[in-house]
Amino acid sequence: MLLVEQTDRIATLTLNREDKRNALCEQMVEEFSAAMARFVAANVRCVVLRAKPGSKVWSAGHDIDELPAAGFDPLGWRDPLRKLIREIENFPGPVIAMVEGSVWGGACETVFACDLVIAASGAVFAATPAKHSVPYNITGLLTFLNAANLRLAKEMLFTADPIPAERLRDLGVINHVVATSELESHTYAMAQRIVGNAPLSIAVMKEQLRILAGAHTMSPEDFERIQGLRRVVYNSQDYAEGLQAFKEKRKPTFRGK
Ligand code: YXS
Repeated sequence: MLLVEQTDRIATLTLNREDKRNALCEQMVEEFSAAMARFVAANVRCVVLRAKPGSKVWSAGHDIDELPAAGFDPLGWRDPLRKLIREIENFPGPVIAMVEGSVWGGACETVFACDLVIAASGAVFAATPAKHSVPYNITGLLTFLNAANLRLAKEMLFTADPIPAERLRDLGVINHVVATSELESHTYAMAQRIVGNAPLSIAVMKEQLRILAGAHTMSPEDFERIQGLRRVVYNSQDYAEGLQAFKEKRKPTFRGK
């Protein structure tokens, strides 16, 4: 489900599950983890995460068919998407998201969790929990909040609108937007500059920034209250309806219960 390439100190992971629009499933994430472990052992200094050239859909997000039925937390610690995000954050070198096409849901968070984002003109990004009545988890929301500002994060999460890469670049969420024909050259030129710098310094700055970006205090009471609120959502008829509507390829009807 992933194509793995490594040339010297730069590695490339290509999402390779086109039949399901590169939906992020457990097997794909297991392959991702194994590849990242090999890259660490091989002293890879920069990873590029991409879809195949010409992809209309970079990734359709979390594999909805793997979301648990109502009554279970759909984004708990061991969920594949949560593992994927941590793999990206913990890799001791920059992970560059090279994006073309549309990016949905958990894939939008995945791209935002990458250290750098270079998108082709015309790419769009949609955060979709509200389309499926999913109670996103708090570290996932922090990824959005760290990538965007609160106003934009709320617009993306509440509307689920696909946002053009150009607008996200202008708001500092995306590093560069380039013509599709220049996407690879621009991305790998930046990767080459990065791997020509000091890897230890970069790795430790990445880890410091991860710690600083996640340095939020929260009382145990607030944590318990959040988990309780999320449980109301994933126990709701709306959550079950969201899953069923996707399976039946129809628009869901949410009743707020
Ligand atoms: O019917 P077959 O077997 O051919 O499969 C279809 C789709 O069911 C499948 N597929 C997916 N399967 C699992 N999980 C997905 N997220 C997913 N998306 C698509 O791929 C086959 C082709 O899909 P189709 O015919 O719709 O392709 P298309 O080219 O017409 O449209 C591409 C999309 C991406 C616009 C469309 O597939 C779509 O809207 N997909 C759902 C996007 C989405 O809402 N993703 C959020 C997933 S949930 C998630 O990430 C988080 C939990 S949250 O929601 O909280 O953000």
